[in-house]
Amino acid sequence: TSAADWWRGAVIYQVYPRSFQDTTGDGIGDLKGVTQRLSHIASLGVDAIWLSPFFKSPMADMGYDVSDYCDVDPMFGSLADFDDMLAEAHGLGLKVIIDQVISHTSDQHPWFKESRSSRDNDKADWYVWAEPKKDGTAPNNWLSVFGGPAWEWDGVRRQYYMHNFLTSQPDLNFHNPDVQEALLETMRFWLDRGVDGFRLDTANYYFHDAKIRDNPPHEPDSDEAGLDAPDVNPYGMQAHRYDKTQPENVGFLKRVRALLDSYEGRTAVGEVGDGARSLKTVAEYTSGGDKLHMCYTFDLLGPDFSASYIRKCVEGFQKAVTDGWVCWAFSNHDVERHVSRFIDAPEERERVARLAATLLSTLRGTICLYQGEELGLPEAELAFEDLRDPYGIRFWPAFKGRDGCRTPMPWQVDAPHAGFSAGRPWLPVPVEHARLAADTQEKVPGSVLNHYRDTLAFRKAHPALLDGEMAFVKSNQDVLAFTRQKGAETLLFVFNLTREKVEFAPPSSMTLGETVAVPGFGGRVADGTVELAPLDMACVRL
Ligand code: TEU
Repeated sequence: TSAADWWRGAVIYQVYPRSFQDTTGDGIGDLKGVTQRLSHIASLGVDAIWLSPFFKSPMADMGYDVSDYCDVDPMFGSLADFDDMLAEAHGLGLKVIIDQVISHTSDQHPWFKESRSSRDNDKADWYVWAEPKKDGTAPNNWLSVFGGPAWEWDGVRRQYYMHNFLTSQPDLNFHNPDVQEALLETMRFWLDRGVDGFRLDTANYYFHDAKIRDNPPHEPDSDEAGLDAPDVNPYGMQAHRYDKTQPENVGFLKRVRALLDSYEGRTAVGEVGDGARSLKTVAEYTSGGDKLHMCYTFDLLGPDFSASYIRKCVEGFQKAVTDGWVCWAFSNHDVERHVSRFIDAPEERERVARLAATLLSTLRGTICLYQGEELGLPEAELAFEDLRDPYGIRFWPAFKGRDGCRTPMPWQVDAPHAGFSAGRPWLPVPVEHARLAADTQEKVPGSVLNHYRDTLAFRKAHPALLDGEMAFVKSNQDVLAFTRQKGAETLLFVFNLTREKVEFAPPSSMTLGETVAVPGFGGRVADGTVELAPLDMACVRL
């Protein structure tokens, strides 16, 4: 891979700035805090950071509702703080990717204020406006990801506007070329400032069906709604045929790519949650070298950590996305932290945290880590009174929302609020998180924190893991076995995700060579068979 291709197989660390490090005592993390903690991130051996939104915003969706794309919210600091952070990151050899939330804006964005002021202003057509039905009800049956209809009545225009998420997140109208141009302009602003790329929020939601046709009901054989819809939410009862993933989107993604290609070494990773269609959508969006560099999929963000599920999902992508690139993650700011999601028994958390780290590092693709996963943090259990996520507040207690993965980073075991803030944090730091603080793990060889360092070093040391071929090997249900190959090096990986000892006998065509030491795991080969303890793995040279 060339320097411009740095993103291929890279490890990206996601920072949720609100919860990373507070330097002002207001209980909310800020950009100066990110700068202060960059050395921690660099010490893990990652290649890049992805910063969740820090732009001006009323924070109705914690910054995923932007009211000014080209400024920093005062809560997080200033543009000068951003520039300092960027320079410092680059000095440490870290690339910086920022979140672009362009499918919708905040209702406080000047564009929307103008658009809603009348039916004939300059921006009248910048959002998705539609007439009510004759009986006054919404134009069609589309639903919001966060519950309720996707349409909100506006008394001034006497029309409905569309929103895929909160009513305060009106959807931009991408069918209007001026909208596309304005958004590309804001991207140019950050590229000129020196960012290395973008994470494109909801990259398959940009366009809607211009005829605003009704969505058909969900078909049982396509779990299309996927993670977008916990069972509590009627959103999952529709097939989202007309409100997202429209054919016109490809044209816009090409414009984004052309813009990025006019700079050097920049990248784009599109967030694509598209359920059963994800394979097709990711293949389409990342093929040909003229659209997105990579897509981030939701497929490993579910509850299933079995060998058969992971194989089905990863193999599915390897087969479908031949001329493209996938980005994998086990955790992010939208889902329950994976050590809690995958298991019930607290005593297994450390082991599963290590195994998941090693598994993720051996996959073909780019990988994203979410802040705190390197400490093995479990999901925080919060009281209703603590909740800040509107999605959780709406569906509590059937769905507890996304605050449990957004609590502050624990840095120091003995400091107030684990060293995150001198003031009262916006979400509490759980006692058990403080016990897992970075400073305590620092000193312990083999701690989850040190395991991440060792594992990422292992990944870096084997080019086959970065962009080598990946092929699954026949095995029984309980075992995940695959090879990674580049040049003369072929490595066999065997994972046991069960609580029983297992033995894996390779196919007769395969001759096992020496066992390669993998940090933290001790699977061994005896008489041509790989023997694995519960929750163990091995790597063998072929
Ligand atoms: O998430 C997109 C998305 O599809 C979410 O609905 C996701 O499925 C859900 O949060 C899972 O519980 C992105 C951001 O990552 C999220 O934080 C934002 O709220 C959302 O877009 C709207 O901008």
